[in-house]
Amino acid sequence: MNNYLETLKNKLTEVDYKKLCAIENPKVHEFIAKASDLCHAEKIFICSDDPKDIDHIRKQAILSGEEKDSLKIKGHTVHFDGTEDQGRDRKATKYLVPRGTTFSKALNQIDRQEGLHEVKGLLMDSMKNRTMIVRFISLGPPNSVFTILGLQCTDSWYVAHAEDLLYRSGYKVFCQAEPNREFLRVLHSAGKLDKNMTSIEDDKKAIYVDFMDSTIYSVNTQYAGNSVGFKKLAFRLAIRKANYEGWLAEHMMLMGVYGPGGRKTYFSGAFPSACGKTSTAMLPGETILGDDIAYIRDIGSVARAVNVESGIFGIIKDVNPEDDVSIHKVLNSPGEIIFSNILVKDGTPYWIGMGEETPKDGLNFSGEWYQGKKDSNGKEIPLAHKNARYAVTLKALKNCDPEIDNPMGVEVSGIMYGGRDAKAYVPVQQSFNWSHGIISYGASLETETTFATIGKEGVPEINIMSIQDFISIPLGQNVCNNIEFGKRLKKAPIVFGVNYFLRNKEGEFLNSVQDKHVWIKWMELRVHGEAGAIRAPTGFLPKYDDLQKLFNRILNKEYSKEDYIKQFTIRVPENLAKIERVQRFYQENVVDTPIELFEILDQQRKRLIEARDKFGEYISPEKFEW
Ligand code: SPV
Ligand code: MN
Repeated sequence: MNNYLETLKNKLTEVDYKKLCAIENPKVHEFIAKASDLCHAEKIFICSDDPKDIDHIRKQAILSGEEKDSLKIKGHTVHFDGTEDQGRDRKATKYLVPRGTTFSKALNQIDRQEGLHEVKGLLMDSMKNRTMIVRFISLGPPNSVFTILGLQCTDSWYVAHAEDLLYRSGYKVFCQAEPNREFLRVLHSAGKLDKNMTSIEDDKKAIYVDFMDSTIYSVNTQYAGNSVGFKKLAFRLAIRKANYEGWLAEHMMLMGVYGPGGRKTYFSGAFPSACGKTSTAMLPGETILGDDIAYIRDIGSVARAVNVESGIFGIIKDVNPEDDVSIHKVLNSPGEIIFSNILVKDGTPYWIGMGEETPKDGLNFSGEWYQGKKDSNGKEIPLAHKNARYAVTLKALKNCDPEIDNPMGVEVSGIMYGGRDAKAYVPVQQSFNWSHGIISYGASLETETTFATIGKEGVPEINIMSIQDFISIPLGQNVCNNIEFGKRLKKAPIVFGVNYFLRNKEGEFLNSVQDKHVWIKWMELRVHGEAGAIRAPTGFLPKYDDLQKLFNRILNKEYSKEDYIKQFTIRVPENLAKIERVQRFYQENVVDTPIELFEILDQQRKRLIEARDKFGEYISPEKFEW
């Protein structure tokens, strides 16, 4: 028995002490002992993933008041986050950077010693009179080449419960692992709480990522994106590990798409938060493996991917019975679901855009809510937060793919990148080759900020591969890693660019929410060489006839030539302006941009200018057809 175990003994029950002894890794004991010492936890609960332990967590989440079981449907609970903790907090999230290390300017950072001092000061005594819950998690299927182990200490029963719905259990894996097995560590405290059990010290939020020690500290936070360490926080560490080991950790959904004859082709897709990633992964009639984070490895010279998670922390806004058939059904059926930041009235949850009449009062993240209620700045509080969410296990969905736990992952044949781009990119296009796709669609991904992060909405920004917030290595290195990864493969996935948010001059969207299903089916055909394409300056465009057939078959809709031309017109000035912005971003922020990025952007610029000289500024796709 080591000293750390000894010091932990008086805070553990006999049973829990035994659970901890079954793990041989002394680093596990050390982390828990140091965390408990710093935070002064009164007791420690070790979750062995046994159904009894899970049930205890669920009950405590309700008993403590962090979740309310006032919803009518069995298994449904609701949790509220503080008014200032309703999305990922970019400002409060910082990398701890040791002296002498330079990071890209675009990354939020703080000197490591200074940051550790600050965050440990904030965590000190935070768990007095509280229980510290210890959870063990397997990121990716256990016992596979993809597996990364994680350990979280938290004083939030809600966080511990959410982790149960969102991640694969890892206690057994820790027990069986070698004593020197690496693992990621997370220490979280919700900090001071009000009577509604929401964190109140918003001005003292700190979410610090210490890659030197594979540790994440989060304090005075509850919103899952800030507190559930295995979501975007561990992801930052995984990107680093992937960088050293030669694989990719991506902000990507993973789905199976059916093609002719019932064949299934797997796609992954990167979209910034609230840009259609989850709804794409959940398209009716196709299969879902994951909606947020994927690890991708070169196995046998093809790209194979797993979902890092096993559940969905999805945006509930606009989920309605027409557009989101499968998840709508789940949200209205018995089974375990944690709703967050919705409105509750008479045991029923309500949210924005649900396609039903909503009540004029109820309970929401602001407390007792009534229509017209204002916040301290005089702004009207909506019935539910735009970033209200649900947490549910993927297996609750009927179309969850049977390969979800395959330790070898699934072969990815196509990758798509999509942002919120009102002006430039067409709804779907295929890159000329791997590097062109990675640079023109991935590394050039531009989007508008959304409600999923705290701060102003609608601000245009570059969001490299939709992981800019999470890249914990020099940004240029990340672009380089992507290029190199595909070049090494015998059969690299085909790269597509999508844009669900293209608008006309009047500001109206040119596509409906369902149209993405047609784009996905077109990509599936392209992967198998079964649809034609038009070579435009920015990539291969779909042909009208193919889309017309697909619109008819998939959506039972007439698709007019006029709509096609509006959507697939190459807008030269907007595309050139985009290239300028992307180029400037890299020149100003990224010291290690690979030269290939500038070359590929230059070539694209040249193609656009040549086309403009020949056909004008706005070019119908038909002009490129011959
Ligand atoms: C996102 O914002 O990209 C999410 C939700 O997937 S979270 O990262 O948990 O905030
Ligand atoms: Mn996400």
